[in-house]
Amino acid sequence: MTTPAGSLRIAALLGLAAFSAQSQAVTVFSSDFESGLPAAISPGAAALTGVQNFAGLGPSGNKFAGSFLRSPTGNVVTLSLTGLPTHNALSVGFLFAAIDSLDGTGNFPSGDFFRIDIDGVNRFRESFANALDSQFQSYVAPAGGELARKQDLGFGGPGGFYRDSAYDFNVDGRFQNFAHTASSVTISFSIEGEGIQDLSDESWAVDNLTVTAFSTTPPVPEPSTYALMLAGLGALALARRRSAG
Ligand SMILES: [Ca+2]
Ligand SMILES: [Ca+2]
Repeated sequence: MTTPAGSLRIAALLGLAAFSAQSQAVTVFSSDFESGLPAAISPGAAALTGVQNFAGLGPSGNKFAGSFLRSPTGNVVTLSLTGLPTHNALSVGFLFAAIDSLDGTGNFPSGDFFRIDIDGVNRFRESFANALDSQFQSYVAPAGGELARKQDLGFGGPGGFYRDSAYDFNVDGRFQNFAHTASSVTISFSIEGEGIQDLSDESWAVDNLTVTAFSTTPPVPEPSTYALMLAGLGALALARRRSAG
């Protein structure tokens, strides 16, 4: 049985828990590529392109739509952000389109590795394969991450090697919680390797790109949390005085 004083103790403890576990997530970049190319992106040879039959793939509220940023292999897309809030980790989220006859791991025309570098340090590098069923793709999507696999979603084809795949990298922990504290960051995206080929043969694209900064030990608690904690402790002290008297 929970007494009134017991309930107040629980409320006070909840206030303390909210204070100690407080973390802040701030979206520091977001683009669905429907309003032109964001100034923070240096696209190299990449360009805004209609998503064709990728449209509608993705979870509710985060689907391929309109246009996305499509790049040939062997090209680097760079996102540069400055003035970041205090943080100790960054997460990157986006929908990834593996377009046409990417060839996975191996020797040319294989050797197609999608990679992400943060401030010049490689953080992700896996191969993608659409062309032949015998080719090896090193990337294995977690549950819910694979939106389409070796389907014709437009671009090259139909038929032949020109199949496409789609992924939701938001559900993959490998794109989350990169240790980072500096006030600026450079994130580069590319498919590189000995297998790079022309845009008409293979390419990739990104839609709904977000970068989130996390602070798991904020220097100042939220005013509302602080007030809740004080209210809980004050009520507890009052209850103790009443029960003691
Ligand atoms: Ca879009
Ligand atoms: Ca290739």
